[in-house]
Amino acid sequence: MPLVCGDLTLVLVCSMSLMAGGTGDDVLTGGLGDDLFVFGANTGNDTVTDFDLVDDILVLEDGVTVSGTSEQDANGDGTLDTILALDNGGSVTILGVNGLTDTNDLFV
Ligand SMILES: [Ca+2]
Ligand SMILES: [Ca+2]
Repeated sequence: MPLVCGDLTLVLVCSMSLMAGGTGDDVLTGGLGDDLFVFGANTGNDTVTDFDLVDDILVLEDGVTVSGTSEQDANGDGTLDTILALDNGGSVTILGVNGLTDTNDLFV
């Protein structure tokens, strides 16, 4: 079943659920199952609490690209987190994910 979100049309696979980071700073939790986390032009500084490298996918829309990556413990729980800086001035902090050798792994 195609899902239309703004000018983005997505065909969700099986039980994937869609988590969209809207305007402002959002905290997104996908929960169990396969999740699609979508960030657009005015996404702000968003946080994903439970990204799973195997099951979950990040999607950047509106031509947004990653301008840099860093690792720091953003939430102070003792585990490094991956922070994607976006070229629109926003960011996506992915809690509990670190040691990425290729950030493209987040998008496939
Ligand atoms: Ca947001
Ligand atoms: Ca952390």
